[in-house]
Amino acid sequence: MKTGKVDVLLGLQWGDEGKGKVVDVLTPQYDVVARFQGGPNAGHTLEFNGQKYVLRSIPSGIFQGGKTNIIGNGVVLAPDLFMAEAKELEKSGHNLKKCLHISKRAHLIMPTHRVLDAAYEALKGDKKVGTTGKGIGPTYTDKVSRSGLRVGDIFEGFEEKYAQHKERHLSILRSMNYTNFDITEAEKNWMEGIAYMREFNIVDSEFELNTLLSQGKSILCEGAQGTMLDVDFGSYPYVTSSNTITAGACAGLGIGPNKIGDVYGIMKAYCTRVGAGPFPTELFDETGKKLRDLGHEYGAVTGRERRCGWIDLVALRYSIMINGVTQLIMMKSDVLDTFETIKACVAYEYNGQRLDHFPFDIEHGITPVYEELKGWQTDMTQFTNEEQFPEAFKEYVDFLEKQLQTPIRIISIGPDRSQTIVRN
Ligand code: 2SA
Ligand code: MG
Repeated sequence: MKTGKVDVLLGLQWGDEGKGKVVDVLTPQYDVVARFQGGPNAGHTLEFNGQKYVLRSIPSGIFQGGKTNIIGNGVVLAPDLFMAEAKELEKSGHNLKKCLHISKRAHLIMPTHRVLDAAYEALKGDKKVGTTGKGIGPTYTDKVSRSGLRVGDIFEGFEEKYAQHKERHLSILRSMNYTNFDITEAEKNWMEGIAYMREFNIVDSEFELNTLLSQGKSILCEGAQGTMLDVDFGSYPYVTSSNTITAGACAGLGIGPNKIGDVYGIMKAYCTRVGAGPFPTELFDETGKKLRDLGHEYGAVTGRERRCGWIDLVALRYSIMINGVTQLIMMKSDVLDTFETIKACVAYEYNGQRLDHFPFDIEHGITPVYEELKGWQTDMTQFTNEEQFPEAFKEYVDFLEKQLQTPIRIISIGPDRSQTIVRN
């Protein structure tokens, strides 16, 4: 029997590497696009036909007719936000009920999970994570502590199950003395969202995916956030609550690891982070501001300013190793088009010692060791093939490939789908 292939596409930094655009460029090659972790904390921005779309829980394959899109068991879903997002897309003519399937095993984000998210952040004071406030942490906590509510639960006896979970959350909030909130409106929307979700194809996505594979179909797994936000390998505790890495695709979809083919690792030509937590190459000066302005570095979900800095090759080497990256995709190289020189962090210095490997703790006493490269100072945004690249840019790409021991296959030179160079 012919067996299809599963490729994974994920972020190697702290999220916002430009996954939305790449998925959209890659989807024509696949039959299925699946999300395996995260939830409405993600914000995948796609831009085409002069229109900008932000996807949160819905896979990016939705814009390509004829694809099956799957929200896998590893995802956490907020019915109210899902409904708002889906209705927006339906307005622009996409028939979601036909091409979007939702796993019964995906967990539901309740309104009280969002309140808990805020309450835990408040409790942490200046140690707060800077979450997106979407209830991600509390929902995954309930999942792991075996108290979650799943999409497959929304049919029989749902109201009662919901009430029990809500009561448990309220008692936690009371014990924290966190009582100043009102979820009446949110709850109403949320219940409408549940009714709306019932009209969708709620499936055993692990069976569906494996059946499609055995029929020779190809699947693209779309990661959210980034490897440095992975709950195991990221900059803990300043991370999200899911496994954002390749292994997360196996667990979050029910696909065996031997089915995984290519792993596309996405990185920016520099680095950004939203929320709190360590960021060794962060720039607090004019250069950082210039990166933010030229790169329009503001969060797609919360509008927050992103922190900006130089590319961190120590962290990237770690991400590539953990994910088994086979091909690199470099985004936003155009943001560096005007820079005279460009820096890349090749090692860290800790206690006077040079570290080439990513350490347990990057929060204390880490100084980046930089190599400085010549900028290309050329507007590359209209280029159509790699032969047009200026010498200094080619040197930058060569340098990165050598440092990272992985080929850079795709280079993005602007936000539009057409501004994408696939290298030979
Ligand atoms: P959470 O809400 O519990 O997942 O937050 C935990 C940490 O994970 C970070 N995080 C993100 N970082 C970058 N981009 C994210 N998605 C949105 C986007 C963010 C936005 O794509 O633009 O709009 O602000 C994302 N989601 C979670 C978060 O900042 C915390 O550090
Ligand atoms: Mg984003």
